[in-house]
Amino acid sequence: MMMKSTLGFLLSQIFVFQQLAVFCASQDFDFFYFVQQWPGSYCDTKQSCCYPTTGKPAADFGIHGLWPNYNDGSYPSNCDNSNPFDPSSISDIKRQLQQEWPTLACPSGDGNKFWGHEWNKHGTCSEDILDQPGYFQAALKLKQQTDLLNVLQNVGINPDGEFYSLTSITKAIKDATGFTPGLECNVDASGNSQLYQIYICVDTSATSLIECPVLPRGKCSSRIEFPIF
Ligand code: U2P
Repeated sequence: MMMKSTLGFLLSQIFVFQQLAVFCASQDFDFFYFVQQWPGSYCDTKQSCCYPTTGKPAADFGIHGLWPNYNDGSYPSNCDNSNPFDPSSISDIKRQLQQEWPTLACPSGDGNKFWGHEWNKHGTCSEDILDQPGYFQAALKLKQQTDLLNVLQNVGINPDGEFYSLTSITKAIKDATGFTPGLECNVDASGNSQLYQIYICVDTSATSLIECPVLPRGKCSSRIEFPIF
């Protein structure tokens, strides 16, 4: 009798420890924002920009980041300073990152500073799911999967300096991906509202697109410019 209850107790303790281990290994965030930026809108503001040391990037959306987020709109950051960005971990995809995730900040750089900032601030908060190369590869794959410039150009929304309605841009992306994107605008040197960043929501495995639990406050007018780059 005594043996039976001791065994029962031990089994229940093992169960509790198992649950605790699962809880500790799981991530403390609810979804990712996959954020892409239009280089024309980064560069034509009052602040301007600097092309990377590798030259002017393609006229395409560039990756800004893959950001773990909470359903209430807040987000964790700088989650593990014992796992800082290691450029050697991405050496075999560096050329691809230079094309798809170009830095536009001044002074000009080769990208490591931008990628390092994104990994240290955001990537460390999903490190149990994606290690460093996995984090950057996941973002590259999502960029390919969403193919935003193509999606917009297919419905006649081109980066030609013209104005387009916010609803037409949102609809084009929703029709193509199945989910409503978040749009963020900034202001060009003459004060026009323009398409700056597009937020796509992704599940915690960074593979499937999902409906956004919360959309960013995007500061867009109802008609926005899509500037030339
Ligand atoms: O919006 C300004 C900067 O805040 C960070 N941001 C914003 C919203 C959000 O959900 N998550 C988030 O990280 C971004 O900072 P960065 O990664 O560029 O340092 C964004 O540019």
